[in-house]
Amino acid sequence: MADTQRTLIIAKPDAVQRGLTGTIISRLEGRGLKLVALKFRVIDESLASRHYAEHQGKGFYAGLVDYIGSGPSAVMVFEGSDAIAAARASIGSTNPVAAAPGTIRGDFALQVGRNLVHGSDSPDSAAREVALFFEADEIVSYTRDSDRWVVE
Ligand code: D4T
Repeated sequence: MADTQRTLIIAKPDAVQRGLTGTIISRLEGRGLKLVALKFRVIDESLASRHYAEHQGKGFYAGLVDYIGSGPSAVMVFEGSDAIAAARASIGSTNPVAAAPGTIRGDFALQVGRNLVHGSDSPDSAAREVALFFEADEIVSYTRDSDRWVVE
């Protein structure tokens, strides 16, 4: 039996500017994942430094923090069966050039520094990241009638 999980998804500033927020939501919803939280905000330096703490000290870190704070992002929590791995697979490889066609990055992105979307990479990261962006009462539990046609 697969695990029901929550994962943090960010439609990054390039996705918002290019009008791809809806496409990203649609790809994940179409897969059967359920949107349970959503906010639209600029990820300032303080929040970015906590979100990307593991990358501090790397050569690309300063550019990464500039990029994620360069405009508003749509920050979301999706829930579903094996949601973390399923979302990562739909997003595609970190470097869009290596991302398979049919993935979000493989269809819409060219460079790692403009890779459109973030998805948590493990249960521990997902728990940490969801708590960083959302209070517990901002995540909505609800039943979707279609779920029984997605999960047995
Ligand atoms: P995110 O975290 O944005 O979903 O990306 P990934 O999970 O796919 O990849 P990551 O954590 O390894 O990298 C985080 C973020 O850093 C940027 N990056 C990464 C970069 O600009 N240059 C690099 O060489 C690497 C490895 C892109 C994503």
